[in-house]
Amino acid sequence: MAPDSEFANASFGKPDFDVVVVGSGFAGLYLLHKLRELGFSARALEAAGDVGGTWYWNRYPGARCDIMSIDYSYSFDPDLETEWQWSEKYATQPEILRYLQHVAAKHDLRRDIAFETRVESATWDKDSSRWLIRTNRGAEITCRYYVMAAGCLSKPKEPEIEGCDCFRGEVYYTSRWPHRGVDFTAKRVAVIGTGSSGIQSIPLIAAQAKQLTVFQRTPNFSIPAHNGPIPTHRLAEYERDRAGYRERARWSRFGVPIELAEIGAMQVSEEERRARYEAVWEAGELVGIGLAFNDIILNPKSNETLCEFIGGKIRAIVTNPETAEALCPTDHYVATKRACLDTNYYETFNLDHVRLVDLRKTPLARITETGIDTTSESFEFDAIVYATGFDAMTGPIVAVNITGRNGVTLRNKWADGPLSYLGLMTTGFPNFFAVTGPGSPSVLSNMTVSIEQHVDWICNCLKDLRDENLEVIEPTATAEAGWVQHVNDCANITLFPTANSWYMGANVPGKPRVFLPYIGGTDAYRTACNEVVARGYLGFVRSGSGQRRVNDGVIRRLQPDVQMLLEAMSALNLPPLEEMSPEAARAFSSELSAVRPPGPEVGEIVDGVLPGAGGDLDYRLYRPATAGPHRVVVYFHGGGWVLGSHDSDDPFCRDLCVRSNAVFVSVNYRHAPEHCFPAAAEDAFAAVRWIADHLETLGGVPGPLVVCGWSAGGNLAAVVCQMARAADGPAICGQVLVTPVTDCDFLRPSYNENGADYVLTKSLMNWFWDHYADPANRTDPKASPLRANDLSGLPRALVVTAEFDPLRDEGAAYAEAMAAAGVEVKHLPCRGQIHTSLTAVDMILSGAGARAEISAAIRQFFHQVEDLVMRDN
Ligand code: N01
Repeated sequence: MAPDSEFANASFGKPDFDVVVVGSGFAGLYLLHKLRELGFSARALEAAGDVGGTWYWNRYPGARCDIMSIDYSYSFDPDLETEWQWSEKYATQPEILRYLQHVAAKHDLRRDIAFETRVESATWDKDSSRWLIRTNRGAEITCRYYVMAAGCLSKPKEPEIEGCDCFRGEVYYTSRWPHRGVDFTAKRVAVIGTGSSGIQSIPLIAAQAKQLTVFQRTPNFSIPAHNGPIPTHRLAEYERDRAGYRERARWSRFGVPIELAEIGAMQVSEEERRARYEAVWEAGELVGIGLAFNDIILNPKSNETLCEFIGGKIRAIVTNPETAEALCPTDHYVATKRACLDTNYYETFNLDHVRLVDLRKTPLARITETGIDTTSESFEFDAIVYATGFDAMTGPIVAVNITGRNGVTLRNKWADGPLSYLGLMTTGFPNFFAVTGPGSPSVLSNMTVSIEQHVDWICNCLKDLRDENLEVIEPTATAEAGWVQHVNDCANITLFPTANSWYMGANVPGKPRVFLPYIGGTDAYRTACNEVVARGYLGFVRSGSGQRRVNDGVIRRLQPDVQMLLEAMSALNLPPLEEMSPEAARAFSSELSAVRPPGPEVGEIVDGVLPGAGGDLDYRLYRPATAGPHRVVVYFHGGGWVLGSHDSDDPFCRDLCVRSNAVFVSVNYRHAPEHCFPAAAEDAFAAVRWIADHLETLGGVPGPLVVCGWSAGGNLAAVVCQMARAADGPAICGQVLVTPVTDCDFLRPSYNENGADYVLTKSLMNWFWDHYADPANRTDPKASPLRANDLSGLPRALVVTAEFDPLRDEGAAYAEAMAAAGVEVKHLPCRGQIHTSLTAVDMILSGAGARAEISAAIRQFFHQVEDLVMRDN
C-alpha cells in the first residue's frame, strides 16, 4: 500500500469540512449531532427536501416500523426518551418522520444539512489526503473524512418488466410515494410485489380501491403485528430502567432486549413446539420468530416445523383453498428472506374485490398501455403500484461514483461482491466509512441500535486519530480478507444462503450472489469492533504528521460456532481434567457426552464383544440404512488413551456411517493408566485382525478395511497401519487420521500457539502421555508413529488437522512424512477449527464440511479397491 502524503497536508490548507456525511435519516442526523459535540466541522448532503431518510421517501399507505417503537428509536439523548411518547406498538411512517423532524429541530441539525443535494462522485486525493465531493449542484466540497449514511434500502430496484413505460394510467412506487397522498377510491388497482412494502400496503389499498389485483411472484412469511398500545410488560420494563433496557438491547443478538431461546425445535414435543409458535404468533414481533428456538435459522428440520405452522395459519385464514395454497411459501425457509409483520394481510384475500395472481403459474408477460398481461390473461387497471424492492446495501453506496487510491472505483472493487473490514471501511478507500454497510449486522438487527453503534465507533475513531495527531485511516488487505471470510463463515452455517433473497443480492439481475449482512449477532459484532480498538486499531494503517502506524492482523480467526462454544465453556468455568483422577475425568466426560445432540439416525446399531490382545473388548457396529452388504471401517475413539468409549464418539460415528454409507465398527480398547502402552495399540491391531476375519458375519463386504480414528484414536489408526504392514495383513485400503497424535514431543509451534486456550491444552496432553507411556517408550513408533524409520508402503491416507489444535503440526508432519515416503496422502487442514470441534456433530455446524470430506475420502478408498478388482477381472 502506497503511503499517503501524510507530511503534505499543511500546504493544502484546511479542507472545507472535517467530515461530509451523505444522508439525513437516523444515521445522518445522529452523526451530525455527535460530530458537532466532538468539535468536528461536518456537512450532511441530502437528496431529499427534508430529513427522514427512508421515512421521508416510503410514504405508502400502511408504512410502519416493524421493530417496536420504543426499540426503534434513539438512545443517545435520555431527555428525548421522556419527552417523546410513541402512540402505538409499531409507529406509522408519519409519526416516525415527525420524530426525526423533532430530533433535527431539537438539536438544530438542519443548519448543517444541504437538502436537495445529491452526491454524484467522491474522489480521494492522495496528495492532500482528502476527499473531493461533487454534487448535482455543481460545487466541489473537500473534506478529510467521507461517511455514507445513505441507508441500506434506499436505492429502488428497477422493476425490469417489459413495457413499464407504456402504461397510461397512474404509476406509483412504494419507495417514492407522492407527498400529497393517493386516493384509490373507485379505481382498479394492481400491486406488483409481496415483500414488506406490498404486505403492509395491500390491506389499506384494498380498503379504498374498487378492485385490487395482487401480482405475487414469491409468497412471503408474514405474522400478524397485533398493533395497538405498546405491550404493558415491555413498556414497564423500559420505563423502570431506560438506561439498563438500552444497554441490554446493545448487547443482544438482534438489538432488541428479548430473551434468547436455549433449546432447539426438535428437542421438544410437538405440543410444546406448537405452544411456542402460538406464542410467537400472538406476540406479533419479528425478532420473536428466530427466537422461538435457537436453531430456526440453522437446522432445516426445525425451520420446516415453523414453515408448516405458518402455512397452517394461512390456510385457516384464507377461505379460498387455491388462494391459500398460493400464499404459502414453499421455496425458502422462514426468515431466510426478510419475514414480514402485517395487519390483516391474509384476511384481505377473503374480500370479493381482491384477487391474487400467482406469477409462478402464469408469469408476468408485459405491462401494456391499459394494464398488465400475464401469459394467460390481460388485465386492465387505473393504477399500478410497484412494491418491487431495492438494490439493497451495496446499491446506495456504489450509486455514487467513489474513487479511491490509484483511481480504483468502489463499483469495480465490489464488482464480485462487497469487500469490507467490519462493514465500516474498505481497503484502498482511506477515510471512507459506511454506516451499517455490507458486512455489518445492519438489516439483520434493529437498525437504530446498529446505527448508533456505528456512529459512535466512527466518531470515536476520528477523535482517536485527532488525539494521536493522525489523519488517515485505512484497513489492511489482510484484515479485510479476514473479515470477509468471517462474514461468509457466519452465513455459511445458517440457512440464509439457500434463499433467493435481497440479502443474497438475488433480487437484482446480474448482482453477484453474496450474503451481504453480518449474521453473527449485534452482540458479537459489537465485541469485535470494540476489540479492534482495544488492540490498537487492529487491522488498520493509521498515518499523519510524519507517522505511519501499521497494525496488521485478523480480528476473528475461529469459526463462529467454535468461538461461541469456547465462550460458553469459558462461562461454565469447567474444572481442568488434568486436575482430576482418571476415574473422575472419565465420569465427567461421560456427563458432558450425555447432553450433546445425538447425531443422525443410522439403519442399525449392534453392540458386541470381540477378542482383544488381553481379553474381550466391547464394540459398537453402525450399519447404514441403505441395502447392504457394506464396506467396513474400523474406528478408534479419542480421549488420550485414558478416556472415551464408543459412547463418547457415538454421534461422530453415526454421522460418518450415514455420509460414507459404510459399516462403522467402533472398538473400545484398554485404557491407561490401568493398561499402559502398548496395550491400546495391541488391542487396536487385534480388533482389526478379528474384524477382517469376520467381515461377512458382520454383514460387511469381504475385502480390505479402512481404519479411522480421532485424536488418540487417530494415533491408534496410524499405528495399526504400520503394524499391519509389518505383519503383512490384514489388508487396509485407507487410513483416516482425524487430528491425530503422531509424536511425543511438544516442540512444534502449534503447541505454543494453541496450547492454552482451545480445550485440548498442553498440560492435558502431558497428563495423557504421563498416563499412557513412560518417557522411554514414547519414542517407540507404536506410540509415536511419526518416529518410524520407514513410512513407505502404508495405506492411502487422509490426515485432518485443525488450525487451533496443539496437535496441528505433528498431524501435518505425519502427512508430509508419509507423502515423502511415497504414500498417497491428502492433508485436510481445517481453518478456524479446534481439536474437539470436528467431531461435535450438530453442535459445530462449521465442521460438517470436513466430515463430508472425510466420508468422501472413505468412499474413494473403497472405490479404488473396487476399481482394482474390476480391472483384475
Ligand atoms: O421489497 P422486497 P420491499 N416481477 O424486495 C417482487 C424493508 N422494509 O420494498 O421475491 C414480479 O422485500 C418480489 O418478488 P421475488 C424490509 O427490510 C421494511 O417490500 O423477488 N415481482 C417481492 O415480492 C424489506 O425486506 C418495512 O420473487 C417482482 C417484491 O417485489 C425491505 O425493506 C417496510 C419483480 C419485493 O419485495 C424491502 O421490502 C417495507 C418483478 N420483476 C420495507 N421484482 C418495515 O416494516 C420484484 N418483485 C420497517
